[in-house]
Amino acid sequence: PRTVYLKDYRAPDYLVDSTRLHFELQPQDTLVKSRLQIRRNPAAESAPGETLPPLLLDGVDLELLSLSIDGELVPASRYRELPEGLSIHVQNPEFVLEIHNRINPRDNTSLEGLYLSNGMYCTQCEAEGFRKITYYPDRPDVMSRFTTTIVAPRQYPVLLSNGNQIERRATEDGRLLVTWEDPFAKPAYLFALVAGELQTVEDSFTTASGREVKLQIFTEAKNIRKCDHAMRSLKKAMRWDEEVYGREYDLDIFMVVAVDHFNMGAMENKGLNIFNSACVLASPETATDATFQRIESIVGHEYFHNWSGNRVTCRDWFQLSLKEGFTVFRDAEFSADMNSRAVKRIEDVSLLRTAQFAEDGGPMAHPVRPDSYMEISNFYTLTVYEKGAEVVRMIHTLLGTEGFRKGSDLYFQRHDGCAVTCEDFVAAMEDANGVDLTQFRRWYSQAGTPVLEVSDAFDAAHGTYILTVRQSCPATPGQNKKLPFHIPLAVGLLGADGRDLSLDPQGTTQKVLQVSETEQTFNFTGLKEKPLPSLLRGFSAPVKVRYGYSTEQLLFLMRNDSDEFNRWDAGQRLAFMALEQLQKDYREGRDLQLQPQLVDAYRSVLQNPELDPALVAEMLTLPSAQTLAEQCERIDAEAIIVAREFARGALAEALKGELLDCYRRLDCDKPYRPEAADIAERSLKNTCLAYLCVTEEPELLTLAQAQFENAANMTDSAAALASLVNHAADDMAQPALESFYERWQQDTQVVELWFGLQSTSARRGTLESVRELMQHPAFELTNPNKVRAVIGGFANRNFIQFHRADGRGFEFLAEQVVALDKLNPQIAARLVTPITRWKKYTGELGEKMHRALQSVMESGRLSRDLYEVVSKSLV
Ligand code: BAL
Ligand code: ZN
Repeated sequence: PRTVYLKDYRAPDYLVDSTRLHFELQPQDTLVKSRLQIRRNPAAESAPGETLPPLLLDGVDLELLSLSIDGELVPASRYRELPEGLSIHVQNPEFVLEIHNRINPRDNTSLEGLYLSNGMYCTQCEAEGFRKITYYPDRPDVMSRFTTTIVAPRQYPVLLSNGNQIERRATEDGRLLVTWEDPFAKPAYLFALVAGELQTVEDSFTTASGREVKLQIFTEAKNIRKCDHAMRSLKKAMRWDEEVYGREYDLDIFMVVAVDHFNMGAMENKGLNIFNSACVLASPETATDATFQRIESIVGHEYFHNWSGNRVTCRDWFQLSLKEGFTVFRDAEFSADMNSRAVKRIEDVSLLRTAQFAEDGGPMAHPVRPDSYMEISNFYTLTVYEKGAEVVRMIHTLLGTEGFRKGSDLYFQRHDGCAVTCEDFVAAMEDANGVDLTQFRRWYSQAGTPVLEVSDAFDAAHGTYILTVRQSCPATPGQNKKLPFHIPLAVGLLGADGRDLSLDPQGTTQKVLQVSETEQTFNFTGLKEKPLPSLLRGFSAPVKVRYGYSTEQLLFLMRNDSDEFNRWDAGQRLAFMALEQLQKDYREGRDLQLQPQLVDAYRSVLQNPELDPALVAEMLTLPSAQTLAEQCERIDAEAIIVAREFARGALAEALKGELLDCYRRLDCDKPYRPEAADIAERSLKNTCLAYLCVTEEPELLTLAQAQFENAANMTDSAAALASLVNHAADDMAQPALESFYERWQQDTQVVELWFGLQSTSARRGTLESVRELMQHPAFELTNPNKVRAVIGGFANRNFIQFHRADGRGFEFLAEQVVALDKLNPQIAARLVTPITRWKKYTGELGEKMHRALQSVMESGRLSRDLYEVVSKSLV
């Protein structure tokens, strides 16, 4: 496959002023007519006087029926069919192009373009799905005003597209015809169409300037009671964007549709967001707290895209982080404002450290703004999204809240209605604040996770504390040498009493150090004693910090740091040190023993009434096996598993009494509310339950059984069932699993959860159960949520069983990836990730992983998506 390079970007030769689409829906035979008003782009880069270049249109899996220009059929001699499009000879700088083509939504299992999901038509066009609907210049810098007519049989009473509905009537042959007009010019990737027999929940929102906006959530009738939380979240998000960014909604109607078959979480199509059902539908009985919070954040995310993505969009797909990094930052701040800020930060940083750092250190490492790709779908990554959000957060940290707002105001004002670049975003931030972010831009162009080596000294004679910071960044594919980054390093200094020391006469207790050189020193004066540094507070930059903290110092930070994130982080560092020692002892054949200080530290956390219970739950959770693996130079999966299981068991045993007290204290019958304070209590209660069940003591397992039987909400029910599945004998776990399925078999989202509980079970035999689950009547290889629950759960969230020593876990994954690639290349390419990291594994396991990956390559013709990931990972 061809590689596309950022350096080759050229402005489009032609623009499309208006796009009229006409759909006649049929499952295997949908007729698409498009009428495009086209003109030569005055900004196109061609020599003056040059004859008009051909018009290049993208098109994939289309049957061309006819092509006409200004009402005249175009003869075959004037156009050429390309492997993925058309090249049309052009005679005038302005013309009307009409295309008729046919598509087959029923057989479209790629879930890009127009497809059928449980009898409902829907679309997914980002990034390059519109070309599977009709021939079009399918690139984000071609923005057009769309008018869409949908004609469908009567069994599809709901016919939706972007903008405002301007016509609805019966056709002469008794079908239904609806026309939508979107007044905002947009790229084709934001086009959407939905047709189905759907019900709706309605509400309204009055914008800051007093305009009334109709809000609608569409779903199948059986899910209609699962829309309230999404609607509440939407209204909160609309208000928040007005208050924090000054952004109002711009159309009179905002629609959300839930779809069962969906590759992503959701999609921000203008005025018509389409959501994966799993990311929008929830009720207390069927959804966990985590799902409630995920819905709030994704509803916010898609809504925020209306400005950061739709009103101001990307010039080309290399700029994806322009809208995604910024919008993830926006949704993270929204969630932090709605819930516990520290816990939200901990969750986000845990994901970044585990999965994004692994990506940045793996074969697919790329900068936040990649400079080449074979298949853009492969670049909807944690780097573009999550690290991109960290880059925006660093700008926020450097400029402060007011400065950042001035920058975002200028950005939206300057570029409204335009397709722009990451450079334009940074320039707006600079211009609004009179600062120079030249060096900071390297965050967009250099891949890899920077490492900060920090050391310190105290000059007692002068009362000066000196911090020395050295930065480096490992080589990544195509980038051997890195230039120093501009890193905001937030620090505080703790005195012997555990309080923050003043860092200047104004009494400032935290400073953001501007690290910009390979090696740099920072002096703090007027100190009486050597302080203890609290480094990278709030995780002020996506870097790894190395500082030689002793166990005592980490315990001190855990107890005293005024930065809650760093309190948690100190605990993580302490646990990491203890787990590293256990791994070493295991490898060297010594008896395992858990550091008593770690046990004491966890006990104090558990018994500290001043801490937010959600934070306590996070602080009691050991770093995941995946996080431990990411931090190793070479991964010894067996040692990691043994060490972590041992530590969990030892903690459970040592803290049994305290865990039980805490569990009993929190185990009360409160009506369910998805509010931060209640979520926090459930989180801590279920963390305690999970530890108690690790002991596998019958009385403690009975607690889980009782909670499972009596739970009035899914959070408690699923947590109890997870503990039973992981720790109880079959005669206790199996009946629970069966009764759960019996009760919830009609509920797609709960069945997905049920699949996930089994595929992530740490018990021996899970691989065999996973194979059986794939034969279950509720499993479909064509449904990404089911694939993610069963195959993804096993490969990504079951470190123990996936890494079984015989390598069967890897073989299984390779087999499924090959099968999936024929149906849905995007999902196949994403699912293969765990075995692309083979180089980091030691011994035979690494070899087995490599062989599994090789077998994918040798299985036959791969999609462009899968080929890119596999070929780059085999190098
Ligand atoms: N734009 C793709 C889905 C999302 O990030 O919102
Ligand atoms: Zn997004």
